[in-house]
Amino acid sequence: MQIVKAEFRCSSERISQVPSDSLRDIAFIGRSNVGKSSLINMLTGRNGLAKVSGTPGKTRLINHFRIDDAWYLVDLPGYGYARTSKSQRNEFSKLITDYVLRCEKMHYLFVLVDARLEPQKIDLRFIEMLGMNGIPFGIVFTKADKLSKTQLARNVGRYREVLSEQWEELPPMLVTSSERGTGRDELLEFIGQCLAQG
Ligand SMILES: Nc1nc2c(ncn2[C@@H]2O[C@H](COP(=O)(O)OP(=O)(O)O)[C@@H](O)[C@H]2O)c(=O)[nH]1
Ligand SMILES: [Mg+2]
Repeated sequence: MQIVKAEFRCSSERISQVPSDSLRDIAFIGRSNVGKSSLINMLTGRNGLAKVSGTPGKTRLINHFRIDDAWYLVDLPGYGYARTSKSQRNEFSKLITDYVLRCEKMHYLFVLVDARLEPQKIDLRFIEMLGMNGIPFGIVFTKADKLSKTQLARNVGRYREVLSEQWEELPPMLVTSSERGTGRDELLEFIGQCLAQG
């Protein structure tokens, strides 16, 4: 699949504000600073489309980008910066859980994880929540340019290990670098397949 046209559509602070048309969403989520916005720019080939920031925790809105007048790429707020909150229940904001669990537009979700890190508790808990709720998702490793092939294979392997302790079937996993364009074709192909399946 190729992306020809990409345009910012809207920012929503509640799910009642997301576009009301019938186009489906392919959404990106992950910890703040993991590279969600960079990945959206890389996929669309439009560098300034989604705001890339050096400061974590900036996006607290759901951003919809309309792709080829056929579907939306969605940049979700980062999770895991609410470290001050002691309540587990507030770990993922209401906006995130409302969108992921209740928004009918949400067709497929990619959980982004930093390829450099060991599996992180917050990501594992989010993935567990998705699994328990039957939400279709895949894992995208980001910033692959920052490590060697060996380190990359080891970290991806660690993730498989940890997830297979809990799940019989592993989610699809893709490796990317927005810096180098690594994984772009594979991810677009995968999204194309997701959208082709009703
Ligand atoms: N080296 C490298 N840096 C990246 C990559 N993707 C994102 N970054 C950097 O990571 C920081 C956070 O990126 P951003 O896309 O704003 O993350 P977001 O908070 O998840 O949207 C920025 O400084 C980006 O330049 C990547 O693939 N490789
Ligand atoms: Mg962002």
